[in-house]
Amino acid sequence: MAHILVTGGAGFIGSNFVHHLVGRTEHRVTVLDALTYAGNLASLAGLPAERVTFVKGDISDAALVDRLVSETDAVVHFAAESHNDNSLHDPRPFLQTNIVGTFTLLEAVRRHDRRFHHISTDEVYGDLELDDPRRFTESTPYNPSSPYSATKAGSDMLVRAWVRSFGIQATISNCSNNYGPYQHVEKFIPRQITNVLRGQRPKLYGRGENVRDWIHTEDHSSAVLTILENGVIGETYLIGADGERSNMDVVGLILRLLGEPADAYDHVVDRAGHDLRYAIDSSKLRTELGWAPAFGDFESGLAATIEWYRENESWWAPAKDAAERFYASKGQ
Ligand code: NAD
Ligand code: TDX
Repeated sequence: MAHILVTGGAGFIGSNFVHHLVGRTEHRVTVLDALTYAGNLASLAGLPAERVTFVKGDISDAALVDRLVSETDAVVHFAAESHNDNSLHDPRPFLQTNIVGTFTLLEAVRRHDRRFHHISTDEVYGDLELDDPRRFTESTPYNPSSPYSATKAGSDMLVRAWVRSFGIQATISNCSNNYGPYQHVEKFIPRQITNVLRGQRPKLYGRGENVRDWIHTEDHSSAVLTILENGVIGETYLIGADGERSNMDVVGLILRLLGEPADAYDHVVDRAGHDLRYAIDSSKLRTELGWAPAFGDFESGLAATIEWYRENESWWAPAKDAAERFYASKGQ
């Protein structure tokens, strides 16, 4: 039994991970989260108070981070500014949280010699052509496109440097696009589901041909726990579940599952610098650590996610208008 500090634990993937940890282990959890627009305490509702403590605070607050790291055994670092479109509008918070925040955590981990797992993204590798037979592996060169992915790439490099220069006990994982409950309505899948639930049409950037490699957030959680328990210090692991789909296909599936006509969507202004395709080869994690995804069927995972949004309007409705105002101001 250990005490784990989870940064960003009130966000989408972090909150799902906290639920996973509480359900699958005996560990105690402290969540450190600044509750930015993307954080929501309701995502942690129902968790046992004797197992989970919530601390509202910023990962760039060195004194707070030092105390929390000293009081726990390991850190799993999810906190980030996570949305590409926001990073194109205002990159500054991305530099502050993703770079300075990660640096602040690394320094505390170094002082107190704690286990650290850094959560990152496949976007650090840039993008692939649609017909490229290759997928990203741990040795693909870094080539980030957006301010978001550049800051995530920078944070990965900081972790690697702190391992090599200071010998901290860290691992890194780079995961593909997640879907599932508690995802903010600014993101692609929840935006389209909640549009249809509100009688509005899904919005596809550009031609809709861009491909993302979808993984259920529960599979991301099980992979992170596997790496935390059995990962080799200093190593990077790619996490993916062979879920490549074009955005057009995903919108078509959402419309079908919600009983709407197949063509009931709009094409809108494309994202600047829009990455064409991501695809993950997760062989290292599967062969070396024995991990496998449990949510193999995207269509049933998506159907369950749609049901979650249908049943939890009170969770997403407060954020929906602001997200749509932002998109409308960009012609998206
Ligand atoms: P999210 O935006 O839903 O959640 C981020 C959380 O971090 C929020 O609760 C927010 O309040 C908190 N936060 C932001 N700045 C903070 C700060 N300075 N101090 C403390 N807390 C702060 O993001 P997400 O989609 O859950 O992503 C979590 C992590 O996973 C990120 O590191 C992201 O890069 C990575 N990731 C995401 C995906 C994906 O598909 N969403 C895929 C791969 C990797
Ligand atoms: O309304 C939309 N219409 C649309 O066509 C939105 C919001 C997005 N898109 C497209 C852009 C992308 O091709 O859908 C795809 C997915 O978009 P996002 O949900 O914004 O995700 P993406 O940019 O791929 O990044 C996500 O995966 C990697 C997460 O937001 C990142 O945090 C993670 O690192």
